[in-house]
Amino acid sequence: MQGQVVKVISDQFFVDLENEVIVCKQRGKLRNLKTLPLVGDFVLIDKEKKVILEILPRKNEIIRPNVSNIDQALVVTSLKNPDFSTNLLDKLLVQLEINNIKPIICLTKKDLLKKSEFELLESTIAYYKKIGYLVVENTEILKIKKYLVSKVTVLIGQTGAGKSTLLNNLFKDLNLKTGEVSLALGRGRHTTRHVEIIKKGLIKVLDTPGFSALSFADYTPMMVRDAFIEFKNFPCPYKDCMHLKEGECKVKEAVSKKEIIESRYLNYKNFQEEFKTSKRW
Ligand SMILES: Nc1nc2c(ncn2[C@@H]2O[C@H](COP(=O)(O)OP(=O)(O)OP(=O)(O)O)[C@@H](O)[C@H]2O)c(=O)[nH]1
Ligand SMILES: [Mg+2]
Ligand SMILES: [Zn+2]
Repeated sequence: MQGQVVKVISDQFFVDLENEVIVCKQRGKLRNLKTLPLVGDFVLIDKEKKVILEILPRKNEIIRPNVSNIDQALVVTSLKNPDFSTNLLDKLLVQLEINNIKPIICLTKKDLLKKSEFELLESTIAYYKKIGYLVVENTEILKIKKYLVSKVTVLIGQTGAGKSTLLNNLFKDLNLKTGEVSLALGRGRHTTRHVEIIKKGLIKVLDTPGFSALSFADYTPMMVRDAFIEFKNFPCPYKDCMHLKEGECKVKEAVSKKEIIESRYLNYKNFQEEFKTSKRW
């Protein structure tokens, strides 16, 4: 019998069979293979024995949060408390681009910024729109709902960014737990503690715990380069140009002409540096 894993709590896998949810364990053989079923996985189960027999092939998989079979991601990006970080945003976008998951950037906590503070961020936000990303604010509930219909959408973003709050505003009867942003932000104080698929009519959303660090073990420097989607608008004479030390680099030229925003290029260089010191971010 086929179902979808909608929640995992330690070794209990909640498998949705459309009209009921069965709590399953993993079969011994699967455990030996070290392939842990993920939230989002389609699986074959033995309903009587309540065990997962097989994980069906994944369309895609992301690592933080560790989920599979995702159509798109709402990248919940706080403008203040926690403060806006292009570094974190670009890392998340890279992860999504590499895995072919469409990002939608959702800004939160604009209300905490003074007008002058917001104006400082405006050109950066406009840049993400210019290069092709959808950008919405968490107050635009109807617009966000439209984007979610008939898709599986994962909410990702820092702890305290407002993921669960947004879901509660989208679906008034959800009552997900939300939390004050603590001073020890990023030290493991997460309000949402596990990933869960929430189904509402044609909408499937995944609430996820925030994180303080991202690790991407399996990517290559080339994959990260190609995930900066606007770079391909500036083809370099050397096909394999990494846009770092090479001469006649059109990407670097575009940065100096401000056609590519400096923060994106600096983040790109940082990510490539991080590859040298370790394979993990
Ligand atoms: N002022 C303001 N506060 C917000 C907004 N969105 C969320 N918050 C507050 O921010 C805090 C954190 O929100 P959560 O929704 O719990 O954040 P989360 O992203 O789910 O955090 P984790 O579950 O830990 O990953 C709560 O106190 C919310 O009330 C917003 O747009 N404006
Ligand atoms: Mg939460
Ligand atoms: Zn180049």
